[in-house]
Amino acid sequence: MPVSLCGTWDIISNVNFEGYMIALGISPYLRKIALRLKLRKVIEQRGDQYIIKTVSAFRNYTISFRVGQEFVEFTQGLDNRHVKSLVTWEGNKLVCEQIGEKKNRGWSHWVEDDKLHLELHCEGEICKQVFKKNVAE
Ligand code: ECB
Repeated sequence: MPVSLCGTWDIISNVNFEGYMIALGISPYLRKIALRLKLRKVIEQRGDQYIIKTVSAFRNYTISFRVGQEFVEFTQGLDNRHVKSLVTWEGNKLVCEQIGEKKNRGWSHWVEDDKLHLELHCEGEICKQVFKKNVAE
């Protein structure tokens, strides 16, 4: 049984977020705003349903899904595309494939040394984010 991803997590490092946003076609103006954000992940599990909230002072973004069950995702407030998403466990990694206009798009989450890791990929770009648990919440 993998370590639980649930909880409130605050970003401590963010590598190549810019490259990932360029791959998604985000405007220079929005990229500049996004790069300054202190992103927070709030991850909840209710039964076999996961809810992942990405929270910031500028915008929030929430998805909910069941592992192994494909769903339509609208990336509202991000790149505003529709993708077909499927989340599965690959070992201790929660892996999402996002099928749509952009090739090789998806992400994976895992916990290592009490940190939440996230790798976001699109086309040839990989963004690596690490979050530490917020114990106050
Ligand atoms: C929601 C806060 C970010 C708002 C940034 C606004 C404009 C920039 C537009 C697009 C940037 C691309 C991605 C933003 C980065 C994080 C948002 C969620 C990334 C994601 O797919 O997270 C997964 C895995 O945790 C769950 O949705």
